[in-house]
Amino acid sequence: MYRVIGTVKSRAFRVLWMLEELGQPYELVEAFPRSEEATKHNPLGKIPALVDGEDVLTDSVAIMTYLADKHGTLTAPAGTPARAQQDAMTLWLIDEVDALLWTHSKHTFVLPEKLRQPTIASTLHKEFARNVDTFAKRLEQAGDFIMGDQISVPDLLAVHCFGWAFGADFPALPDSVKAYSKRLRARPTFRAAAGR
Ligand SMILES: N[C@@H](CCC(=O)N[C@@H](CS)C(=O)NCC(=O)O)C(=O)O
Repeated sequence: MYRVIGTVKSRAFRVLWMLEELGQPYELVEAFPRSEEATKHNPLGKIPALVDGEDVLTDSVAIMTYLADKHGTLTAPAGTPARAQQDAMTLWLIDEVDALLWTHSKHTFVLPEKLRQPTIASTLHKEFARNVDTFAKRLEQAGDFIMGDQISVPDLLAVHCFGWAFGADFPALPDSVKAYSKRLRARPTFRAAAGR
């Protein structure tokens, strides 16, 4: 059985949601960032990690992609143009949405106080609003999900980031993105992961 190292209220949620989508059994080993348990699985002390038999995998997006490939769902097949387009969307979300949220977290509670620049928040909020508008335009062309009519890795990443943004008081999402997010969060798989 898979073992997920992390907490529900962290990027580990992405992995829990993916495993629920795949219908795979798993155990959640609660570990906070930089804890002894986290460091046992990743010398950087970061969460999440996934234990799959003898292998320990790190990074939420690497893990989601691994699971999607391994179980042959929630992804376009590797080595196809559709997959390159999907990966481009995943990496865009990392560059333009996750990175803003992570920078905000760093300057709010992660970095030692003397290194924090609280005034950075207003710039991050403006960037977020601009990037979410770009996402809304993509979604308008794509359909029900960001890559078309099938749910895939970047949908899980986007919806997790939007929930994170809400919790961190980032600007409200445009209505179409709010509705998309709400629809995905209503999936029984999302609720099951959140209830862990
Ligand atoms: N890109 C990595 C980032 C992992 C990460 O930074 N996780 C946070 C918790 S959500 C953490 O463990 N932070 C502790 C640290 O950076 O020292 C991923 O997506 O898994």
